[in-house]
Amino acid sequence: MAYKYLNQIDSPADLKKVPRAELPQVAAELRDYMVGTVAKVGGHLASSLGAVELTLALHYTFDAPRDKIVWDVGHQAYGHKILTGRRDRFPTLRQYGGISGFPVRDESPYDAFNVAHACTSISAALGMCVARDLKGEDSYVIAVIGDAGLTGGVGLEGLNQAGHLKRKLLIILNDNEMSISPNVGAIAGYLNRIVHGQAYQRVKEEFEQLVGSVPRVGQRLINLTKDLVDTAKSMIIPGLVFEELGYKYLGPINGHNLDALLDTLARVKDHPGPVVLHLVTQKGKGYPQAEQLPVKYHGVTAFDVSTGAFHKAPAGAPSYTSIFGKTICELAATDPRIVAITAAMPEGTGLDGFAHQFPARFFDVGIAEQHAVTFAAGLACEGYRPVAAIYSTFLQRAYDQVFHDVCLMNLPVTFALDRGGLVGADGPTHHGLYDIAYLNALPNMTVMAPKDENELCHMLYTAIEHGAPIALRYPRGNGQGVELETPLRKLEIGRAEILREGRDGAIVALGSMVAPCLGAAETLAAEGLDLTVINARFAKPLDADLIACLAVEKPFLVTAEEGTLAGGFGAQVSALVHDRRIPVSILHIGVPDRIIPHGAPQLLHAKYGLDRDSITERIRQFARQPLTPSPVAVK
Ligand SMILES: Cc1ncc(C[n+]2csc(CCOP(=O)(O)OP(=O)(O)O)c2C)c(N)n1
Repeated sequence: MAYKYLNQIDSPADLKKVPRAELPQVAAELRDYMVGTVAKVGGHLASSLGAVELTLALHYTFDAPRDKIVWDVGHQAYGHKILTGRRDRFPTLRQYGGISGFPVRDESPYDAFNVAHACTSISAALGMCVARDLKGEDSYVIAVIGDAGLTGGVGLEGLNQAGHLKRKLLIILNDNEMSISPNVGAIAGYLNRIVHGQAYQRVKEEFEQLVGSVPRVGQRLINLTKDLVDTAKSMIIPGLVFEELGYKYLGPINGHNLDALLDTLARVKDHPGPVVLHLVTQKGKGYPQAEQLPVKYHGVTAFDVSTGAFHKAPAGAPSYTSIFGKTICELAATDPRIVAITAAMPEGTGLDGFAHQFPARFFDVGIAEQHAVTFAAGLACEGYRPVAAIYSTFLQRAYDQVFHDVCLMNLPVTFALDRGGLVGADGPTHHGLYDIAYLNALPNMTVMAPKDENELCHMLYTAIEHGAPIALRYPRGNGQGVELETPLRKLEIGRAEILREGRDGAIVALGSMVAPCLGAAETLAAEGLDLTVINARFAKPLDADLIACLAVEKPFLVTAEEGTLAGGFGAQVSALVHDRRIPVSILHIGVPDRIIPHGAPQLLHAKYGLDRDSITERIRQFARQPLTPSPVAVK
């Protein structure tokens, strides 16, 4: 790359050396570098493109890392990364050993707070403000939050306390009217009216000029227009709600106009209390394809810069997500009790088809997982069979609601947990590794994991028919390419499936681990190690009698799960055989109790011993060891 300015910028101090009039050139270079790099390695593109001028203005005005810039989600922070010493590492984005797709404190002192789950920036920034004040220091704290960040409870909780505490805090509301999909909800409507109220004002002025030039009729029309505007005025005073909550509100201003941004930041930075600066930006700004299709270019795989066409992955089996989306539509066509709920992920969860087919029974609640669960509970109280489709990692936010509002009342809510397991490039914040452990702990909960997409369909049907809290977790990515059976049947709760019988040991595998374990068993059989393979189907309740039987009969057991070993499926199996006083050696295959980094899924599976080859080798080694009646330490 041969950029006039970007090549010289290794820190915000270097940026400040660029003449203000040249900042649009830096913006153009940033966009070019971002698009060119993300086109090669993939990543979150549209949000970062929309935040380029904001990023430049913040680093030009403030003095990071002394001043703290707290991003929300952090998927819009690529420009921030490039300007804060990570320009040359940017091509390693989201790859194993490379820089993260999100701000990470360990990666840079400029990353004030680790983010990726949405709506946290105001709370974290407010904590930093209070710490600053307690220490008697004098620095600025800036929280950047998207319009969708205000659909989430925690975003509003932060806004509530910050308005009350009155600390010097700048909240930048980056309003592009988009979540991943178009933003939803009453607050989005309010922001929209603020923004478009102003547009209305401008149109009115132009209209007055135009009709004023028409002799005689003109003045009467102008008077009529004035009356209309006066009536509408109370509804369009910008930011009234924020002012009422204790903020100084500024805006809406064009978030791509660097002069306006810099002048406004200079004006508000020393305001002694909390400020909301409302920017209007365009998601995908500067790359026409992303401007036109912001949903598609929110998160992308590699693509061709000139055409915007994505490099085609080799045709594979349909994804678990798409099979889920198709099956819930089929079930809903004959079962009017089914209601589908997403927390701001209609496409990601595969519910977009349902939304079109059954608009009255589809709800996008915004980035509000807690509300989604309690909302589902309310529906379940009234005889409906809600399906809350939430990524495994995001359901973590609603743990209390799952217990208090669903399990305690034993309500028939289905949790469809996509991205259960390692997700790859999004990394530690997004790996769905804890659901088995955290759901197993809850009374009345049933936890299932399908071995393939066909079983996913039967499990979804089973879940809806079950009549009590039930979760089905399935992995990111393609299914196994198996045929989908009809009609769907109800699986017996807590009953595992025997896939292969062997005398030398038994593997009890859950969900996505069934296929690689079967593969490992085949390889080992050829070497003379003959293993039983069980598809556990249920992490809770376990097929206790079958597992106990195997523990008695076989020389050793292997458990396999794509989830944390701490309190996970294997731990339940160990507890079971221990309770029944069965002395058996157990090898636990799963994810160790530590932070798992980002990287290509295949690589992570190999690194953590979850692919066929690693499983084969681990069992081979284990089988060679003298058998001891105690669990063996995991790698
Ligand atoms: C708790 C949680 N739920 C869901 C998501 C998935 N998600 C990632 S970005 C995003 C939309 C963010 O929109 P906004 O905050 O307005 O920022 P923009 O991308 O528009 O700049 C969502 C829903 C998430 N990151 N965190």
